[in-house]
Amino acid sequence: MKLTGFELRVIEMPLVAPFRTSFGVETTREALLVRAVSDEAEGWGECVAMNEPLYSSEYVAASVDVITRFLVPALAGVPDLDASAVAPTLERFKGHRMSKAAVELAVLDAELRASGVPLSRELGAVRDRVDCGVSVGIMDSIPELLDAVDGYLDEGYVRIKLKIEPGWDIEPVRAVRERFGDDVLLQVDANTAYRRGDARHLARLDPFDLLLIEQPLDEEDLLGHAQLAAALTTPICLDESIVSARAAADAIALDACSIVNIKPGRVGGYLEARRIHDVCVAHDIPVWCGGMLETGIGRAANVALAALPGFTLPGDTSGSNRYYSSDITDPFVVEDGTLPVPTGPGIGVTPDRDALDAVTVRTEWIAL
Ligand code: OSB
Ligand code: MG
Repeated sequence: MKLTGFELRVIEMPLVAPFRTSFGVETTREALLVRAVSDEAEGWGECVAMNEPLYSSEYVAASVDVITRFLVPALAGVPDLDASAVAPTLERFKGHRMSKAAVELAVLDAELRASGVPLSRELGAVRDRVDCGVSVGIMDSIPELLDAVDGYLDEGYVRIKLKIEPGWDIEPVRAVRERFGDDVLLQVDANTAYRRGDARHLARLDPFDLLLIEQPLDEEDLLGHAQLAAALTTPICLDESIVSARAAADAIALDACSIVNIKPGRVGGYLEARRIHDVCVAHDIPVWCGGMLETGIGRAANVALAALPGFTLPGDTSGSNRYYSSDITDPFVVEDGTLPVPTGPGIGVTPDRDALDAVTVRTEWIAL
């Protein structure tokens, strides 16, 4: 496959409702799409960096810069580039995993479309539908939260994740348990909002029989997570800390987590995400697929990944309508609490040109 260039598109998509986490409030998803163009096919990737460096150090404008200035020029020097060569070629550039992941997915999608192979099959998927959970933001009041959870349970979601922070943790969990019962699969996500000294406070979540608590402490605090894991009965799941297969292996060896959230963007791509899956399966560590408010492009690829055998917990793979009133691809619609794994070549979905143009705020073409 001979690549001729990459198109970068910055898009802005309004959210159906503000989404609040311990690190900030989103009302519009600014995102970057990457289109790889070759002599045989074109492919799409979505960069999950947000518009500010609050979840991790990456942000959209930095992604545009690093891809334009360093990543694409490095790939230009590789004859007959294929997706497996992208990460090794870009390895000497530190960090910027979300940007690398988007470029790798665009190349992989182009390659798979050219050969007619679905991404799910390429990755080793074993399911044709995946179980869907939903991530519920921090609200202004408990009644508002209960209304939101009620709506999602009505839509069929099989697992609820509550975003928490100091001051919004024990009471919302208690209220959801009291209203919806002990059978609801329930978990919480702190996005690093707590400190080591909060162990006794977080132990107050233990009686609520949560599936897991996600990333309570700082991204770099593996030791703190190991100490917390020993102090709680609620299982610790890591998100922000797991930036590579090595980080996953280390966290497991240190008993810093017993469950892993896999987000391909956070770890540098779907190929590294599969390696993390494999490491976790080898250690009997359940994994689930995280989300980053993806459009249909990133969502399609996440659903393919979530169909691998080790993904035994429902993911943050919700329907398109969870975030967007209209998506740039055919929408993903949750039925019986599941989403279908795309069956077409590559990621299996293509953006609608008009819908895409309507949300595009900036386009760059980088010729190879
Ligand atoms: O920590 O999982 C997270 C959204 C943006 C950034 C980080 C996270 C999230 C979510 C929502 O929890 C995931 C989704 O529904 O796409
Ligand atoms: Mg998380």
